[in-house]
Amino acid sequence: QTSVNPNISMAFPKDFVWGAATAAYQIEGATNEDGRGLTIWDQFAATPGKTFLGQTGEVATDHYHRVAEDVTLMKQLGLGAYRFSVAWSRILPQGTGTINQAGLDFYDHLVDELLAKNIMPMLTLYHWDLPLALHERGGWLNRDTALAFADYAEIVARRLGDRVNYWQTHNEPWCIAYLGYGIGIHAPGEKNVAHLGSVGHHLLVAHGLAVPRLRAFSQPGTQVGITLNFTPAYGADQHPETLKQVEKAQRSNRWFSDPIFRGAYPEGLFADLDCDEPAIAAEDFALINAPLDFLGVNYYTRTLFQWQPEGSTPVETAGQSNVIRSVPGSQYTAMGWEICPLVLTDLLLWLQQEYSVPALYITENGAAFDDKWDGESEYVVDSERLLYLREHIRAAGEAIKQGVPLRGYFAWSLLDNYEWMDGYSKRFGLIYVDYASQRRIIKNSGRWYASLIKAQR
Ligand code: GBH
Repeated sequence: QTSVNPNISMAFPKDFVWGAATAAYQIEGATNEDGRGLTIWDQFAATPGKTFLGQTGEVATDHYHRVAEDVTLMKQLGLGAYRFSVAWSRILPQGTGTINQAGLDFYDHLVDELLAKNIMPMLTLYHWDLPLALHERGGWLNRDTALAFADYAEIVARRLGDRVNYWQTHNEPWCIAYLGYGIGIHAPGEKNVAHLGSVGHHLLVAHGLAVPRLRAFSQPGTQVGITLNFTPAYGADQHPETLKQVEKAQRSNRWFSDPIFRGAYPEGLFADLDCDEPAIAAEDFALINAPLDFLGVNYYTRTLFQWQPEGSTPVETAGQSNVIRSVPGSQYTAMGWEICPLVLTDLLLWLQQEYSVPALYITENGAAFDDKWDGESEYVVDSERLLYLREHIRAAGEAIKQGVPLRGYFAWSLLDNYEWMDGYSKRFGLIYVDYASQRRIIKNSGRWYASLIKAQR
Protein backbone atom coordinates (compact mmCIF):
# COMPACT_ATOMS: atom_id res chain seq x y z
CA GLN A 1 0.00 0.00 0.00
CA THR A 2 2.12 2.81 -1.26
CA SER A 3 -0.27 5.07 -3.05
CA VAL A 4 0.40 8.61 -1.96
CA ASN A 5 -1.72 10.85 -4.14
CA PRO A 6 -1.11 14.42 -2.91
CA ASN A 7 -4.80 15.17 -3.39
CA ILE A 8 -4.48 18.82 -2.54
CA SER A 9 -5.89 20.90 -5.30
CA MET A 10 -4.73 24.13 -3.74
CA ALA A 11 -1.62 25.81 -5.07
CA PHE A 12 0.67 27.40 -2.52
CA PRO A 13 2.90 30.36 -3.41
CA LYS A 14 6.00 29.15 -5.25
CA ASP A 15 8.31 30.46 -2.53
CA PHE A 16 6.31 28.83 0.28
CA VAL A 17 8.71 27.02 2.63
CA TRP A 18 8.09 23.32 3.22
CA GLY A 19 9.97 21.90 6.17
CA ALA A 20 10.10 19.58 9.14
CA ALA A 21 11.15 20.26 12.72
CA THR A 22 13.01 18.59 15.59
CA ALA A 23 14.56 19.61 18.92
CA ALA A 24 18.02 18.83 20.32
CA TYR A 25 17.14 16.78 23.40
CA GLN A 26 14.50 14.84 21.52
CA ILE A 27 16.81 13.55 18.78
CA GLU A 28 20.51 14.01 19.46
CA GLY A 29 21.41 11.53 22.20
CA ALA A 30 25.17 11.62 22.93
CA THR A 31 24.42 13.46 26.14
CA ASN A 32 27.86 12.75 27.57
CA GLU A 33 29.94 13.36 24.49
CA ASP A 34 32.34 16.03 23.30
CA GLY A 35 32.05 18.15 26.41
CA ARG A 36 28.27 18.60 26.54
CA GLY A 37 27.14 19.81 29.98
CA LEU A 38 24.14 18.35 31.79
CA THR A 39 20.73 19.92 31.41
CA ILE A 40 17.52 20.00 33.43
CA TRP A 41 16.08 17.32 31.14
CA ASP A 42 18.95 14.90 31.85
CA GLN A 43 18.22 15.33 35.54
CA PHE A 44 14.42 15.28 35.30
CA ALA A 45 14.29 12.20 33.08
CA ALA A 46 16.66 10.34 35.42
CA THR A 47 14.38 11.05 38.39
CA PRO A 48 12.17 8.00 39.04
CA GLY A 49 8.54 8.43 38.12
CA LYS A 50 8.89 11.51 35.92
CA THR A 51 8.84 9.96 32.45
CA PHE A 52 7.30 6.92 30.77
CA LEU A 53 9.25 3.85 32.01
CA GLY A 54 11.96 6.24 33.21
CA GLN A 55 13.06 6.78 29.60
CA THR A 56 15.62 9.53 28.88
CA GLY A 57 17.15 11.26 25.86
CA GLU A 58 20.56 9.65 26.44
CA VAL A 59 20.42 7.87 23.08
CA ALA A 60 17.20 9.24 21.52
CA THR A 61 17.47 8.85 17.72
CA ASP A 62 21.27 9.04 17.87
CA HIS A 63 21.11 11.98 15.49
CA TYR A 64 24.40 13.31 16.90
CA HIS A 65 26.13 10.46 15.08
CA ARG A 66 23.82 10.36 12.08
CA VAL A 67 23.77 13.87 10.67
CA ALA A 68 24.70 12.83 7.14
CA GLU A 69 22.07 10.08 7.03
CA ASP A 70 19.37 12.35 8.44
CA VAL A 71 20.11 15.20 6.07
CA THR A 72 19.98 12.71 3.20
CA LEU A 73 16.52 11.65 4.39
CA MET A 74 15.46 15.32 4.44
CA LYS A 75 16.62 15.59 0.85
CA GLN A 76 14.65 12.46 -0.05
CA LEU A 77 11.56 14.15 1.37
CA GLY A 78 12.36 17.21 -0.73
CA LEU A 79 12.38 19.54 2.27
CA GLY A 80 13.20 23.16 1.57
CA ALA A 81 13.94 23.88 5.22
CA TYR A 82 14.82 22.16 8.48
CA ARG A 83 14.02 23.57 11.91
CA PHE A 84 16.28 22.32 14.69
CA SER A 85 17.37 23.53 18.09
CA VAL A 86 20.82 24.07 19.54
CA ALA A 87 21.65 22.50 22.90
CA TRP A 88 22.88 25.41 25.02
CA SER A 89 24.93 23.01 27.18
CA ARG A 90 26.92 21.78 24.17
CA ILE A 91 28.05 25.35 23.55
CA LEU A 92 28.41 26.44 27.18
CA PRO A 93 28.56 23.34 29.39
CA GLN A 94 28.05 25.48 32.50
CA GLY A 95 25.54 27.80 30.82
CA THR A 96 28.01 30.71 30.99
CA GLY A 97 31.78 31.05 30.84
CA THR A 98 33.93 28.61 28.91
CA ILE A 99 32.89 27.94 25.33
CA ASN A 100 33.03 24.32 24.15
CA GLN A 101 34.25 24.49 20.54
CA ALA A 102 33.21 20.89 19.85
CA GLY A 103 29.59 21.88 20.46
CA LEU A 104 29.80 24.74 17.97
CA ASP A 105 31.56 22.45 15.50
CA PHE A 106 28.65 20.01 15.59
CA TYR A 107 26.07 22.63 14.54
CA ASP A 108 28.51 24.23 12.11
CA HIS A 109 28.81 20.90 10.34
CA LEU A 110 25.03 20.32 10.42
CA VAL A 111 24.44 23.73 8.82
CA ASP A 112 27.00 23.04 6.10
CA GLU A 113 25.42 19.66 5.33
CA LEU A 114 22.02 21.33 5.03
CA LEU A 115 23.27 24.14 2.81
CA ALA A 116 25.13 21.68 0.59
CA LYS A 117 21.76 20.05 -0.10
CA ASN A 118 19.95 23.36 -0.49
CA ILE A 119 17.96 22.98 2.72
CA MET A 120 17.44 26.22 4.61
CA PRO A 121 18.39 25.97 8.29
CA MET A 122 15.98 27.50 10.81
CA LEU A 123 17.57 27.61 14.23
CA THR A 124 15.89 27.67 17.65
CA LEU A 125 18.13 28.66 20.53
CA TYR A 126 16.08 27.28 23.40
CA HIS A 127 13.90 24.20 23.16
CA TRP A 128 13.69 23.43 26.90
CA ASP A 129 17.15 22.05 27.69
CA LEU A 130 18.48 24.54 30.25
CA PRO A 131 22.06 23.88 31.40
CA LEU A 132 21.84 22.30 34.86
CA ALA A 133 24.45 24.70 36.22
CA LEU A 134 22.06 27.59 35.54
CA HIS A 135 19.18 25.73 37.16
CA GLU A 136 21.31 25.37 40.26
CA ARG A 137 21.44 29.17 40.36
CA GLY A 138 17.66 29.46 40.11
CA GLY A 139 17.09 28.73 36.42
CA TRP A 140 14.32 30.83 34.90
CA LEU A 141 13.37 32.09 38.37
CA ASN A 142 16.59 34.07 38.27
CA ARG A 143 16.73 37.13 36.02
CA ASP A 144 20.45 36.48 35.46
CA THR A 145 19.48 33.49 33.31
CA ALA A 146 18.11 35.98 30.78
CA LEU A 147 21.50 37.71 30.64
CA ALA A 148 23.24 34.35 30.21
CA PHE A 149 20.83 33.50 27.38
CA ALA A 150 21.67 36.68 25.49
CA ASP A 151 25.40 35.91 25.75
CA TYR A 152 24.73 32.38 24.50
CA ALA A 153 22.71 33.79 21.59
CA GLU A 154 25.60 36.02 20.57
CA ILE A 155 28.10 33.15 20.70
CA VAL A 156 25.95 31.02 18.38
CA ALA A 157 25.28 33.96 16.04
CA ARG A 158 28.99 34.79 15.79
CA ARG A 159 29.67 31.26 14.61
CA LEU A 160 26.61 30.53 12.44
CA GLY A 161 25.25 33.98 11.60
CA ASP A 162 27.03 34.01 8.24
CA ARG A 163 24.98 30.99 7.09
CA VAL A 164 21.80 30.77 9.18
CA ASN A 165 19.22 33.34 8.10
CA TYR A 166 16.27 32.27 10.26
CA TRP A 167 16.56 32.46 14.06
CA GLN A 168 14.15 31.84 16.87
CA THR A 169 14.84 32.61 20.50
CA HIS A 170 12.51 30.28 22.43
CA ASN A 171 10.27 27.40 21.57
CA GLU A 172 6.95 27.67 23.45
CA PRO A 173 7.66 29.77 26.54
CA TRP A 174 4.15 28.85 27.72
CA CYS A 175 5.24 25.21 28.06
CA ILE A 176 8.55 26.16 29.66
CA ALA A 177 6.79 28.17 32.34
CA TYR A 178 3.52 26.35 32.89
CA LEU A 179 4.58 22.72 32.42
CA GLY A 180 8.07 23.15 33.91
CA TYR A 181 7.49 25.51 36.82
CA GLY A 182 3.71 25.59 37.33
CA ILE A 183 2.49 21.99 37.25
CA GLY A 184 5.91 20.33 37.09
CA ILE A 185 5.24 17.68 34.47
CA HIS A 186 8.28 18.90 32.50
CA ALA A 187 11.79 19.76 33.69
CA PRO A 188 12.72 21.20 36.09
CA GLY A 189 9.59 19.74 37.67
CA GLU A 190 8.74 22.63 39.99
CA LYS A 191 5.14 22.89 41.12
CA ASN A 192 4.56 26.44 42.19
CA VAL A 193 2.10 28.51 40.21
CA ALA A 194 3.01 31.52 42.35
CA HIS A 195 6.23 31.78 40.33
CA LEU A 196 4.66 31.65 36.87
CA GLY A 197 4.68 35.42 36.38
CA SER A 198 8.38 35.82 37.05
CA VAL A 199 9.43 32.72 35.10
CA GLY A 200 7.44 33.96 32.11
CA HIS A 201 8.82 37.45 32.47
CA HIS A 202 12.42 36.26 32.57
CA LEU A 203 11.81 34.21 29.44
CA LEU A 204 10.52 37.35 27.75
CA VAL A 205 13.47 39.43 28.96
CA ALA A 206 15.81 36.72 27.65
CA HIS A 207 14.08 36.95 24.29
CA GLY A 208 14.22 40.75 24.29
CA LEU A 209 17.93 40.85 25.17
CA ALA A 210 18.82 38.18 22.60
CA VAL A 211 17.12 39.75 19.56
CA PRO A 212 19.54 42.71 19.12
CA ARG A 213 22.50 40.42 19.75
CA LEU A 214 21.31 38.09 16.99
CA ARG A 215 20.82 41.01 14.62
CA ALA A 216 24.26 42.42 15.41
CA PHE A 217 26.10 39.21 14.56
CA SER A 218 24.25 37.85 11.56
CA GLN A 219 23.89 38.88 7.91
CA PRO A 220 21.75 41.84 6.89
CA GLY A 221 18.27 40.57 6.10
CA THR A 222 18.42 37.84 8.73
CA GLN A 223 14.96 36.96 10.02
CA VAL A 224 14.55 36.88 13.79
CA GLY A 225 11.46 35.56 15.54
CA ILE A 226 10.09 33.37 18.30
CA THR A 227 7.89 30.28 18.36
CA LEU A 228 4.76 30.32 20.51
CA ASN A 229 2.21 27.55 21.05
CA PHE A 230 -1.48 28.25 20.78
CA THR A 231 -4.37 26.06 21.91
CA PRO A 232 -7.45 28.07 20.90
CA ALA A 233 -10.33 27.77 23.35
CA TYR A 234 -13.96 27.27 22.37
CA GLY A 235 -17.20 26.77 24.27
CA ALA A 236 -19.65 23.97 23.56
CA ASP A 237 -22.43 26.02 25.18
CA GLN A 238 -23.25 29.54 26.33
CA HIS A 239 -23.24 28.89 30.07
CA PRO A 240 -21.60 31.85 31.89
CA GLU A 241 -19.09 29.46 33.51
CA THR A 242 -18.14 28.10 30.09
CA LEU A 243 -17.70 31.59 28.65
CA LYS A 244 -15.56 32.54 31.65
CA GLN A 245 -13.27 29.56 31.14
CA VAL A 246 -12.96 30.24 27.41
CA GLU A 247 -12.02 33.84 28.10
CA LYS A 248 -9.46 32.79 30.67
CA ALA A 249 -7.90 30.23 28.33
CA GLN A 250 -7.76 32.82 25.55
CA ARG A 251 -5.91 35.22 27.86
CA SER A 252 -3.42 32.49 28.57
CA ASN A 253 -2.94 32.11 24.79
CA ARG A 254 -1.87 35.79 24.82
CA TRP A 255 0.57 35.44 27.74
CA PHE A 256 3.63 35.84 25.49
CA SER A 257 2.22 37.24 22.26
CA ASP A 258 0.72 40.35 23.89
CA PRO A 259 3.96 41.50 25.58
CA ILE A 260 5.96 40.76 22.42
CA PHE A 261 3.65 42.34 19.86
CA ARG A 262 1.78 44.88 21.99
CA GLY A 263 4.18 45.65 24.80
CA ALA A 264 1.83 44.74 27.67
CA TYR A 265 0.50 41.70 29.48
CA PRO A 266 -3.18 40.85 29.02
CA GLU A 267 -5.22 42.40 31.78
CA GLY A 268 -6.04 39.92 34.53
CA LEU A 269 -3.43 37.39 33.38
CA PHE A 270 -1.65 37.07 36.72
CA ALA A 271 -4.93 36.61 38.57
CA ASP A 272 -5.88 33.88 36.08
CA LEU A 273 -2.54 32.16 36.60
CA ASP A 274 -2.93 32.59 40.35
CA CYS A 275 0.64 33.86 40.55
CA ASP A 276 2.59 36.73 42.09
CA GLU A 277 3.05 39.88 40.00
CA PRO A 278 6.49 39.71 38.35
CA ALA A 279 9.06 42.43 38.98
CA ILE A 280 9.15 44.43 35.74
CA ALA A 281 12.04 46.82 35.13
CA ALA A 282 11.35 50.16 33.42
CA GLU A 283 13.10 49.22 30.18
CA ASP A 284 11.70 45.69 29.86
CA PHE A 285 8.77 46.26 27.56
CA ALA A 286 10.83 48.32 25.13
CA LEU A 287 13.09 45.29 24.73
CA ILE A 288 10.35 42.67 24.69
CA ASN A 289 8.24 44.64 22.23
CA ALA A 290 11.03 45.32 19.71
CA PRO A 291 9.90 44.44 16.16
CA LEU A 292 10.31 40.86 15.01
CA ASP A 293 10.50 39.59 11.45
CA PHE A 294 8.19 36.65 12.00
CA LEU A 295 6.13 34.67 14.45
CA GLY A 296 6.45 30.88 14.58
CA VAL A 297 3.16 29.21 15.41
CA ASN A 298 2.92 25.73 16.90
CA TYR A 299 -0.57 24.30 16.58
CA TYR A 300 -1.81 20.84 17.52
CA THR A 301 -5.32 21.05 18.94
CA ARG A 302 -7.97 23.19 20.60
CA THR A 303 -9.55 23.12 24.06
CA LEU A 304 -13.31 22.75 24.18
CA PHE A 305 -15.11 23.79 27.35
CA GLN A 306 -18.54 22.55 28.29
CA TRP A 307 -20.67 23.21 31.30
CA GLN A 308 -20.84 20.13 33.51
CA PRO A 309 -23.98 19.90 35.60
CA GLU A 310 -23.58 19.78 39.38
CA GLY A 311 -22.45 16.43 40.72
CA SER A 312 -20.83 15.20 37.52
CA THR A 313 -17.25 13.94 37.73
CA PRO A 314 -14.61 16.57 37.00
CA VAL A 315 -12.63 15.55 33.94
CA GLU A 316 -9.44 17.55 34.30
CA THR A 317 -7.21 19.20 36.85
CA ALA A 318 -5.70 22.68 36.85
CA GLY A 319 -8.96 24.57 37.12
CA GLN A 320 -10.30 23.05 33.93
CA SER A 321 -12.94 20.83 35.51
CA ASN A 322 -15.23 21.38 32.57
CA VAL A 323 -12.95 20.71 29.62
CA ILE A 324 -14.47 18.05 27.43
CA ARG A 325 -12.16 15.40 26.08
CA SER A 326 -14.70 13.48 24.08
CA VAL A 327 -16.53 15.51 21.50
CA PRO A 328 -19.25 13.63 19.63
CA GLY A 329 -18.12 13.05 16.06
CA SER A 330 -14.54 14.16 16.70
CA GLN A 331 -11.36 12.18 16.26
CA TYR A 332 -8.33 12.12 18.54
CA THR A 333 -4.62 11.46 18.19
CA ALA A 334 -2.70 9.04 20.41
CA MET A 335 -2.00 12.01 22.69
CA GLY A 336 -5.74 12.30 23.28
CA TRP A 337 -5.76 15.62 21.43
CA GLU A 338 -8.83 16.43 19.37
CA ILE A 339 -8.15 16.76 15.64
CA CYS A 340 -9.39 20.20 14.55
CA PRO A 341 -7.91 21.37 11.26
CA LEU A 342 -10.34 24.23 10.70
CA VAL A 343 -9.26 25.80 13.99
CA LEU A 344 -5.88 26.38 12.35
CA THR A 345 -7.42 28.70 9.74
CA ASP A 346 -9.19 30.65 12.48
CA LEU A 347 -6.06 30.83 14.61
CA LEU A 348 -3.99 32.24 11.75
CA LEU A 349 -6.67 34.81 10.90
CA TRP A 350 -6.93 35.77 14.57
CA LEU A 351 -3.17 36.21 14.92
CA GLN A 352 -3.06 38.32 11.79
CA GLN A 353 -5.92 40.50 12.98
CA GLU A 354 -4.57 40.89 16.52
CA TYR A 355 -0.90 41.45 15.86
CA SER A 356 -0.35 41.97 12.12
CA VAL A 357 3.10 40.37 12.23
CA PRO A 358 4.99 40.79 8.93
CA ALA A 359 5.28 37.01 8.44
CA LEU A 360 4.00 33.85 10.04
CA TYR A 361 5.40 30.33 9.87
CA ILE A 362 3.75 27.21 11.18
CA THR A 363 6.83 25.95 12.98
CA GLU A 364 5.15 22.77 14.30
CA ASN A 365 2.05 20.81 13.41
CA GLY A 366 1.63 17.07 13.51
CA ALA A 367 0.21 14.09 15.32
CA ALA A 368 1.11 10.96 17.27
CA PHE A 369 -0.49 7.69 16.25
CA ASP A 370 0.29 4.07 17.09
CA ASP A 371 2.42 3.29 14.06
CA LYS A 372 3.33 -0.30 13.38
CA TRP A 373 6.34 -1.47 11.41
CA ASP A 374 6.56 -5.16 10.48
CA GLY A 375 10.28 -5.32 11.17
CA GLU A 376 11.46 -5.72 7.57
CA SER A 377 9.60 -3.83 4.85
CA GLU A 378 10.31 -0.36 3.54
CA TYR A 379 6.85 0.87 4.43
CA VAL A 380 4.92 2.10 7.41
CA VAL A 381 1.24 2.70 6.74
CA ASP A 382 0.10 5.73 8.76
CA SER A 383 -3.05 6.91 7.02
CA GLU A 384 -4.34 8.87 10.00
CA ARG A 385 -1.22 11.04 10.10
CA LEU A 386 -1.38 11.56 6.34
CA LEU A 387 -4.96 12.78 6.70
CA TYR A 388 -4.07 14.94 9.73
CA LEU A 389 -1.28 16.66 7.79
CA ARG A 390 -3.34 17.01 4.64
CA GLU A 391 -6.28 18.66 6.38
CA HIS A 392 -4.06 21.03 8.38
CA ILE A 393 -2.09 22.02 5.30
CA ARG A 394 -5.37 22.62 3.52
CA ALA A 395 -6.48 24.82 6.43
CA ALA A 396 -3.20 26.73 6.26
CA GLY A 397 -3.75 27.28 2.53
CA GLU A 398 -7.19 28.67 3.27
CA ALA A 399 -5.68 31.25 5.64
CA ILE A 400 -3.27 32.34 2.89
CA LYS A 401 -6.22 32.76 0.55
CA GLN A 402 -7.80 35.01 3.15
CA GLY A 403 -4.73 37.22 3.26
CA VAL A 404 -2.59 35.84 6.08
CA PRO A 405 1.14 36.28 5.33
CA LEU A 406 1.91 32.64 6.06
CA ARG A 407 5.31 31.85 4.56
CA GLY A 408 5.97 28.26 5.53
CA TYR A 409 4.92 25.03 7.18
CA PHE A 410 7.08 22.69 9.27
CA ALA A 411 5.75 19.24 10.11
CA TRP A 412 6.41 17.97 13.63
CA SER A 413 8.42 15.91 13.41
CA LEU A 414 11.05 14.82 10.91
CA LEU A 415 11.66 11.62 12.90
CA ASP A 416 9.97 9.71 15.68
CA ASN A 417 11.76 10.93 18.79
CA TYR A 418 11.86 11.36 22.56
CA GLU A 419 8.45 12.75 23.40
CA TRP A 420 9.40 14.31 26.75
CA MET A 421 7.42 12.77 29.62
CA ASP A 422 5.97 10.17 27.25
CA GLY A 423 9.43 8.88 26.36
CA TYR A 424 9.50 6.80 23.18
CA SER A 425 5.88 5.71 23.52
CA LYS A 426 4.50 8.44 21.25
CA ARG A 427 5.54 8.67 17.61
CA PHE A 428 5.19 11.97 15.71
CA GLY A 429 7.62 11.34 12.85
CA LEU A 430 7.30 11.50 9.09
CA ILE A 431 10.04 8.90 9.42
CA TYR A 432 9.72 5.82 11.61
CA VAL A 433 12.64 5.05 13.93
CA ASP A 434 13.23 1.48 15.09
CA TYR A 435 14.90 2.26 18.41
CA ALA A 436 16.55 -1.17 18.65
CA SER A 437 18.56 -0.69 15.44
CA GLN A 438 18.15 3.06 14.84
CA ARG A 439 16.92 2.13 11.38
CA ARG A 440 14.83 4.85 9.73
CA ILE A 441 11.87 4.10 7.42
CA ILE A 442 9.96 6.83 5.64
CA LYS A 443 6.29 6.48 6.60
CA ASN A 444 3.54 6.83 4.04
CA SER A 445 2.76 10.27 5.47
CA GLY A 446 6.37 11.21 4.70
CA ARG A 447 6.06 9.88 1.14
CA TRP A 448 2.85 11.81 0.75
CA TYR A 449 4.46 14.99 2.12
CA ALA A 450 7.33 14.55 -0.36
CA SER A 451 4.91 14.22 -3.27
CA LEU A 452 2.98 17.27 -2.11
CA ILE A 453 6.17 19.34 -1.94
CA LYS A 454 7.19 18.14 -5.38
CA ALA A 455 3.78 18.97 -6.84
CA GLN A 456 4.00 22.52 -5.44
CA ARG A 457 7.27 23.32 -7.20
C1 GBH B 1 5.34 20.69 21.21
O1 GBH B 1 4.67 21.05 22.37
C2 GBH B 1 6.82 20.72 21.46
O2 GBH B 1 7.41 21.88 20.95
C3 GBH B 1 7.53 19.50 20.94
O3 GBH B 1 8.81 19.44 21.50
C4 GBH B 1 6.72 18.26 21.22
O4 GBH B 1 7.39 17.09 20.88
C5 GBH B 1 5.44 18.37 20.44
O5 GBH B 1 4.77 19.53 20.75
C6 GBH B 1 4.47 17.20 20.64
O6 GBH B 1 4.02 17.15 21.95
O7 GBH B 1 -2.10 19.35 26.87
O8 GBH B 1 -4.10 18.08 26.44
O9 GBH B 1 -4.28 20.37 27.19
C7 GBH B 1 3.27 21.11 22.26
C8 GBH B 1 2.65 21.42 23.59
C9 GBH B 1 0.48 20.53 23.05
C10 GBH B 1 0.79 22.08 24.87
C11 GBH B 1 -0.99 20.71 23.17
C12 GBH B 1 -0.67 22.25 24.95
C13 GBH B 1 -2.77 21.24 24.63
C14 GBH B 1 -3.52 19.95 24.78
N1 GBH B 1 1.21 21.67 23.53
N2 GBH B 1 -1.34 21.06 24.53
S1 GBH B 1 -3.51 19.41 26.43
